[in-house]
Amino acid sequence: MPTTVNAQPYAWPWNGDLRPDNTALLVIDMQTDFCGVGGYVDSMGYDISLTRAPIAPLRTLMARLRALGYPVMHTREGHRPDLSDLPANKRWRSQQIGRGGVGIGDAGPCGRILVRGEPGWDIIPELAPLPGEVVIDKPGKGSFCATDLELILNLRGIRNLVLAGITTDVCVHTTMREANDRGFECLLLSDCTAATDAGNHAAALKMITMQGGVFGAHATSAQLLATLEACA
Ligand code: C5J
Repeated sequence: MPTTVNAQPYAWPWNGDLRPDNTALLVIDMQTDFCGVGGYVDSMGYDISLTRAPIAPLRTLMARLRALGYPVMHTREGHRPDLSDLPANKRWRSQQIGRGGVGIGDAGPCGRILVRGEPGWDIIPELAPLPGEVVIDKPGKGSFCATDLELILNLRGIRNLVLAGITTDVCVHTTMREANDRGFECLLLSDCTAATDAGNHAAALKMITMQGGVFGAHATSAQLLATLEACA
């Protein structure tokens, strides 16, 4: 019997083949730099109550998916301490908005911004990966660029990707587009994602619904869990 989530704009996944051994949750960039006090987003003057909103629903979702046997994977955006993987234009642009010209690679209240190993770069304790869970370190916005994520998903037989984390319009959307182009069937969770601008979050959701689901579909975590609990 097909198993689908009541998603927009179509019942997800398209083929009704939804199982713990072919479906993974990817939690994108829930790092202090994107949602913590003194982190990168905070230092740019954005409202971190927006990017913190997914924390509570994500905690519930991750606990339930783990109990049901679905793999939970994580990503972290960040750069090598010598900044050899930080494009000069990315660094320059980040300095244009940071308070006092401080940008990626520079020292801030949570250590050097988006530099691997620094306190601000780490995943927030509330959503820390469990031992053995896949953690992907990525230098860009997309999770497939310059990482081994695609190899890991293919080796595990994952075909369906549930996307959560921050920010909806940047790293989550870029990852969804990359995954879609690689043939993965994507579901973005609207309450487990957030942007630094509420309008951008809404626009990112709307984009997904175009052309019959141009990158996949979106649903709430409650809609996803309702389906998974019913077929457990
Ligand atoms: C950004 C991200 N917004 N994780 N990164 O620079 O969305």
